[in-house]
Amino acid sequence: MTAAQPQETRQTACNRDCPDACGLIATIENGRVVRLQGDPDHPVTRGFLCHRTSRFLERQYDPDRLTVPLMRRDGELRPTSWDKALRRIAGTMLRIRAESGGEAILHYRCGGSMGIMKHVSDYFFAAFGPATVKSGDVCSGAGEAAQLQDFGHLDSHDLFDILNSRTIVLWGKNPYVSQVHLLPILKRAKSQGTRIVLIDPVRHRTADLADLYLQPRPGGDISLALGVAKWLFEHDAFDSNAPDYCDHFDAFRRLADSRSLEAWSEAAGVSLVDLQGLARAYADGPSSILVGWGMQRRKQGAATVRVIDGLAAISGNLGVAGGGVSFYFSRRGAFDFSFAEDAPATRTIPEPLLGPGILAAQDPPVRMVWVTAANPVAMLPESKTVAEALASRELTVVVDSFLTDSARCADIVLPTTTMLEEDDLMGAYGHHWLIESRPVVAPPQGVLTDYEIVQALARRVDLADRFSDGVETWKRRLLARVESRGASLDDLRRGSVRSPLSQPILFADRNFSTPTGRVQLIDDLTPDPPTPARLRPLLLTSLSSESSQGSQWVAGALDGPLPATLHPAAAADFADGEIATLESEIGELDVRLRFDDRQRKDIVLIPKGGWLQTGHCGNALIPAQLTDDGGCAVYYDTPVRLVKQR
Ligand SMILES: Nc1nc2c(c(=O)[nH]1)N[C@H]1C(S)=C(S)[C@@H](COP(=O)(O)OP(=O)(O)OC[C@H]3O[C@@H](n4cnc5c(=O)[nH]c(N)nc54)[C@H](O)[C@@H]3O)O[C@H]1N2
Ligand SMILES: Nc1nc2c(c(=O)[nH]1)N[C@H]1C(S)=C(S)[C@@H](COP(=O)(O)OP(=O)(O)OC[C@H]3O[C@@H](n4cnc5c(=O)[nH]c(N)nc54)[C@H](O)[C@@H]3O)O[C@H]1N2
Ligand code: SF4
Ligand SMILES: [Mo]
Repeated sequence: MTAAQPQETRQTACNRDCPDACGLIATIENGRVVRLQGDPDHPVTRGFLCHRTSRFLERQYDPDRLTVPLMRRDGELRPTSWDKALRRIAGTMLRIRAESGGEAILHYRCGGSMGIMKHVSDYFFAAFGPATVKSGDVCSGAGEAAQLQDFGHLDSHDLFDILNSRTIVLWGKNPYVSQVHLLPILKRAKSQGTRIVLIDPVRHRTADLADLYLQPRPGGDISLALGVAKWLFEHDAFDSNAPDYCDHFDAFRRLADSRSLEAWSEAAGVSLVDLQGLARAYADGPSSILVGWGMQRRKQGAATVRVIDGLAAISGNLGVAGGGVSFYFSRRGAFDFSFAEDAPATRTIPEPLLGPGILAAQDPPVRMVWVTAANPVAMLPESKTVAEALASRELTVVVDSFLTDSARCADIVLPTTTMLEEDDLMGAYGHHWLIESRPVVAPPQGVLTDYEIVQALARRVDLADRFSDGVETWKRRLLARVESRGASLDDLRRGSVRSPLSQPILFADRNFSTPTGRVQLIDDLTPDPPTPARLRPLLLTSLSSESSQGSQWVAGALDGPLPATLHPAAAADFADGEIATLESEIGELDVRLRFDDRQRKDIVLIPKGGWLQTGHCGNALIPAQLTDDGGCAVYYDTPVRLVKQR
């Protein structure tokens, strides 16, 4: 027996798809991580972790973790060597490129890791092909397109600027689940007397933190925001200078005036008193709006964010401390990606349509798919089509640490590192601090990072030169734009650094990066909220849950049928706790009902991220559709009904 070594702590970062990008402190004993804590010195992490990552060590040391490559033989995925797997992949890639061109290969990556080095791995496929890649973004595409159109720039006020607000509007946001490190700041604001407003069709714990809570109909936000705009105009509570820095000011005003306050409140599904309460609170500024990610995953997702942007613009809340309409923090903005400019993508498939898109692609068809840092079968709409698309290619490769729904459709599965073994850089989409991640333990033998995998492949397809640099060299290259401004790699090694390229208050000079230099107010639209049909009266609402990161679940959290929460009146023929079937136009799902009389009667709530192979996958019920702009997925507009178990 070897003698026990003393404990040691090492610092790294959480790279999960989460706005917080936390600093982590790992305690190591005998080469194993025995404890994971939040970095107390990180200004946002402040020493605590979310539930899912505080349970990450179970995932790290899960006996089901993949440690050898798998290759399909006689219909079964069986262990193989790296050499055999890579030889087959390289041979297929070269043959397909010669026969059909690089676009016959699809490279698909989603949010498994927020590491910036993943862009270097993407570059391998761009340099080899360029390969086909996704367009749009199922997570935030609609809101991003909206803000780019309105302001020409995508970033947010400093996270702590809400401490300067008199009113903070959480517009469709549940920080108790999706952004826990926002909570201490909200609580501090509240203790200083700041008013907190929550607007969310789903009643959740954040409502308890709010001074005012509105529960509009799903997708009712356009009407709500236009009603508030109308109230502001009527009460002279708008910025009389706004026409100087906003295009289409009169058209926006006409849009707001096109209905009465009563009609807007009715269309929004809130009482007139609530609409007026929101307007009064918002008018008592400076007021910040934190736009959640959920509401833009609807057919009119981009228009919704554009109307809310308009509200911030006409009320004079742009460019002032404590104001703003913050959606996405520019997590990549500090990094230098000029290395990839010589290989722009040519063919794209919209991410929400990935399954049908792969099947339909012609000239050339998609013959090979590479999936990394993603579980598209579980996470993209129309799961069964995605599975069929992956399973029917000449070669599908999935890089993951577990045998996910998507890995099960692959011909080759390559085992990869977890975040505790990664060497990378990160920005955050919920604040402006940059952070370095360092491997705190070595991976199991035979497990490679995404970058090491593409390096090994590059050597076999004559691209070794471009991918011979080590990670440290890449990190310095990626930080080239900020290294002389206090954010060099050496600076990051002393602790997390705020991006020097992000302004604490956006548009302080009221100059916008649009073609005219002015805000582009939305000037025309007809609200068209999702309407559950008589046959299928409930809207399937599949949201983030505390116990999972996307499709990565805390062990044991999802035993038994998927929980489905709804108002008892929406399930009159059913009992609390009963197992029933949810049915959409395209699929079915068995669920255990949970009654909650605080919910609206037109929605049914399920956690997102359930797997198809365990019968928990809500995305098997959701058709592949695009939002009005930005190529986001329409996740929450699917009408479903409850059916008795036979
Ligand atoms: N625990 C946990 N945290 C996560 C994740 C996870 O899987 N688990 N996922 C991460 C990911 S991928 C992302 S993108 C981020 C953000 O992840 P999201 O889960 O999208 O976070 P929110 O911004 O809270 O947006 C969800 C909220 O939007 C509300 N909403 C839905 N439709 C509407 C509507 O029509 N109007 C209004 N007003 N509100 C609506 C929902 O009811 C819900 O409360 O969080 C990350 N955080
Ligand atoms: N119904 C419904 N569906 C949704 C949503 C919803 O609200 N409702 N939300 C959507 C949103 S916001 C998002 S962002 C997407 C997320 O969709 P995905 O990004 O596909 O999310 P995950 O399921 O977390 O899958 C990530 C996978 O990456 C693996 N992984 C982790 N780190 C690494 C790494 O370093 N390298 C590699 N190769 N793999 C790694 C994990 O093991 C995991 O299997 O899902 C979307 N799907
Ligand atoms: S998942 Fe988010 S909140 Fe949890 S540790 Fe990672 S960055 Fe922090
Ligand atoms: Mo996301």
